[in-house]
Amino acid sequence: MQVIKYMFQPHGDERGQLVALEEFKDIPFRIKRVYFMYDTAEGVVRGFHAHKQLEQILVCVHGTCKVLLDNGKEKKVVSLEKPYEGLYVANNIWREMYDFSEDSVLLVLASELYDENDYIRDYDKFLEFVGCK
Ligand code: T46
Repeated sequence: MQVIKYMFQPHGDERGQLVALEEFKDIPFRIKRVYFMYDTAEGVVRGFHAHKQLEQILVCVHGTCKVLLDNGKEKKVVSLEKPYEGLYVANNIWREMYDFSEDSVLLVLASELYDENDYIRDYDKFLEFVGCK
């Protein structure tokens, strides 16, 4: 499984850093939704699902976290530690987010509006969906 981690270009000067993200330029899809998670309690693991259509970019804009990606055949763990790193998560990938630092803010840029019907929340159904069972 290929892991795609974007390194965004910070516009830095003596005032600090600024990262700008534009659809189809820095992000490979139209951004229809943005959400973020913060105040994540210690030891929490989030996710445990895949999406049928949705593509996303995950950016830990503050603090750190880890993301497990699973395509049904192979699993990879990616650490997000810098606010200029963006992890691309394609459709049909099971994801789990964990090891959130206390100060973490995980920002997500999504290609689709929220739709519960796009979620596969059962791991066995996910394996069937991707033809691994
Ligand atoms: C994903 C990972 C990375 C909404 O009402 N609108 C939204 O856009 C989202 C994302 C969530 N919600 C509601 C649905 C639940 O009642 O917020 C609650 C928490 O969502 P969920 O349990 O799905 O959160 P995570 O962290 O398990 O997963 C989220 C995204 O849902 C998912 O698409 O890929 O982050």
